[in-house]
Amino acid sequence: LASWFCVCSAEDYFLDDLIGLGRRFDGIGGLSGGGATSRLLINYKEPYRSQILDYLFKPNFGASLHILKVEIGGDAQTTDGTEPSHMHSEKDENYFRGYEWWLMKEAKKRNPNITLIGLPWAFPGWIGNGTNWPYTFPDITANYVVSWVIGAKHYHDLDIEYIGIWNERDFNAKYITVLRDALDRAGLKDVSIIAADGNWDISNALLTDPYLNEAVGVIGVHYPGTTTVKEALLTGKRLWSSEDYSTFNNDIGAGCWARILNQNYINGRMTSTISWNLIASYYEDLSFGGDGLMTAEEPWSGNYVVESPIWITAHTTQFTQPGWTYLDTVGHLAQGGSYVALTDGKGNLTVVIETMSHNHSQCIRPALPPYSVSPQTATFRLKGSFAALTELQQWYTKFDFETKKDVLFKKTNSIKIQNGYFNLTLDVDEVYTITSVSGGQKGLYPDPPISAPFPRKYFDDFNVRNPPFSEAPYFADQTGVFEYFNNLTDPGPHAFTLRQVVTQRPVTWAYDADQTISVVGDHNWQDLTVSCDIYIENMNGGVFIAARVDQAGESVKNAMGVFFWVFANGTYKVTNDIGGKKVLAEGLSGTQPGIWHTLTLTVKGYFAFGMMNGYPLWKNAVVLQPKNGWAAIGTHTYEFAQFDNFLVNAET
Ligand code: 147
Ligand code: CA
Repeated sequence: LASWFCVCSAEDYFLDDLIGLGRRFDGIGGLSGGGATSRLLINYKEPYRSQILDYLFKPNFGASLHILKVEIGGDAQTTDGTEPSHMHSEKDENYFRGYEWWLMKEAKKRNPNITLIGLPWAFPGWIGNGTNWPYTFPDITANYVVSWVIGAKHYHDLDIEYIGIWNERDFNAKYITVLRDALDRAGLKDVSIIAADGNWDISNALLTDPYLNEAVGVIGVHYPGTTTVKEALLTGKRLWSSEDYSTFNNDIGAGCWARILNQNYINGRMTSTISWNLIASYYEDLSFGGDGLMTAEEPWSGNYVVESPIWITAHTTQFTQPGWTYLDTVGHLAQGGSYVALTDGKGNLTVVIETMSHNHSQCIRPALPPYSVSPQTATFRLKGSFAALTELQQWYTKFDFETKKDVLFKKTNSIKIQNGYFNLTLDVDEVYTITSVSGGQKGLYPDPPISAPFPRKYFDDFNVRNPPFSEAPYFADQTGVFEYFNNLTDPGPHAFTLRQVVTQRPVTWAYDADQTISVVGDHNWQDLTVSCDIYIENMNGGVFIAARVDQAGESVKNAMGVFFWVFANGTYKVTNDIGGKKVLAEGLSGTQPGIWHTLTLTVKGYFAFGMMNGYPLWKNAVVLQPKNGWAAIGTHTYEFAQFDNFLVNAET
């Protein structure tokens, strides 16, 4: 801001569309999934849920995102949980599972022009046919993905514009060409393929394989650190940072986001940047807690937090649109920081400037080479079509890491242009938008309810006849998929239950457990009683209820806690681990498949107790650790099993 005197360098920068233009701008996006990152969002009550969605998607309000990318659920763990597949088995097809359909519709309701992208992380087991590889039968995998695109249109009137290959795993040239062909034959010529959502290696393949080159629309790379490689530029393809950010959403996260939104284009010619993730709507103790543009992880209280990355996003999204063009005159500032300029080709100009310092803009990855930023004066000279501009609007952000008194996305005095230039006095850790676009708004709703822990007493009978979502509130599946189930053949007290439905190990992306598990509640819970009616379906099967489950997400395989198992063969076991190796107690239970039993687990201090059907079954199992964790339900293997009347009563 030009309010103080700066003994510093002054430099000239030109904003000119006559000397040639840069690349087409393709938009800023958020990524839901990879995985289950929006799990808790759907469970917010109104009006909070709509408010959150407005902060994300409503044009001229908040992040006003141009792109929503979602995971194509593959029934497997993909960072913060599993997302259900539209085809659990080869003959199964259902386009009403999970929350991604809902999220895409809510996004589109707010912004009909939003660009939709789908990408698989994992695939259901039948795709791999017993292997952990999705490319053995490329036709099958391609049809599976094409079905998802068709289902999006048919059941939800959603037009998917881009489809990816296999997140951060090997790409396969044969598969990509088969997928292109399958899309074309389904009349989906306009659906473009992004490849390969990993590093830049696909560039070389495109340069040497003309069929592959023909099939791929966009090179999508992850966490590029704002740079590209010469092979990628040689392909002439559009380059996107199709996953980036993944940094805790405090002011340093916002600084990271501001820097990469500008510099992914300046240094790497990338014309789209997509945030992992869209919104931190998963239990914070799961992997990468809080790595979203904002946080909404308490549907039970209604509390959510509009974090500063939302306003950093607004600096670009509210004053540009996909289809605008970068000027060739973009770059670094003499004393550190950067500026980009974009035009709609009709005389409008938007300039975004950031002066984020090194230590206040580090992203989770890759390492950021050292650089310095100091206060400076910048003179921007308007040339070409922009020479005629007489007034520009100004939006301003300043991070103050000492006082924590930030200015976020504030509209300040407009700039009157005289003699075809304007001066800016730039301090460190600031973001400016200087634009001919009027409008723009810092959207605001009344404060949401205050933060509160998960209720200590929680009960669900799963008695929902036509559930709007396949998942029961707050259950966060970490291996396997738990769905509302209606026992059509056996109505009675357990006509409506929750059922684990993944019966084969998926083509995994992470280290899924060998058991299935869904966690629920408060990770701080220590002493509590968990009770649940359980129904073993598999003749060789088993189920568990658990307390103090200490880890999930990417490390679910190593989860410790107190696991109370019963098996179809009439035995029970109490173990300290999900793997079932650290046995604390075991014996006979008389449990059988095809019969409902009620399990009750109480953990208090160093001891655990178990009951079955209301009678003590085992007692005084010694639990030295863990000290706290979620409650959970699950199965011994990938097998069908049902759960009903889930109850938690937590003391602490
Ligand atoms: C990405 C995944 O694609 C996301 O689903 C999510 O797990 C995200 C969390 O940061 O990370 O995967 C990466 C994992 C490791 C690296 C890069 C991306 N890495 O080490 O460079
Ligand atoms: Ca029930």
